[in-house]
Amino acid sequence: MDMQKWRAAGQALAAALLLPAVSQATEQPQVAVVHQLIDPSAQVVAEVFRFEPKFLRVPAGATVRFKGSVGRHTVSSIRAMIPEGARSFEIRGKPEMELTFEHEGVYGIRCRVHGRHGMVMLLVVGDPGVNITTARAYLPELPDPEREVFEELFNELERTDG
Ligand SMILES: [Cu+2]
Repeated sequence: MDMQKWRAAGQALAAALLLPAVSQATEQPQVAVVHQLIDPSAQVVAEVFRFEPKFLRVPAGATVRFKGSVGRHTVSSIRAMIPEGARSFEIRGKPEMELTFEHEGVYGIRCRVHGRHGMVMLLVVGDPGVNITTARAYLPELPDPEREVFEELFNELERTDG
């Protein structure tokens, strides 16, 4: 193989190696959609009333479109589980509502009514390291179903961060 072919092959290989990193970055959407469901076909109660997805990572500055805050569903931030400086929020009675997240960190979110069935979600904006320790330290204060789902979600975060 002459020098030029070697170079071309090298570039193709480099491009192939770069690909996974690039697609990983694009997995974090600038605009994400979260649904609120009541799914009677689910096998366990924490799946009947749920956010979909219940674990979401977005970059700082991203917009999250919450759909289905109707009936008795709400999207309510948990004060002790959002970054310092971020505003608390609660969405209710809105088929669709967009929130933009500028502050990096983790956001613990519950449905005020179905939280008792484990309807919670973990939103990660940029770097979770900002407040992950503080947010996790609050878990013992939560009712069992919320705490159990959050523990799974924090474990998932650790796995995907590893
Ligand atoms: Cu609900």
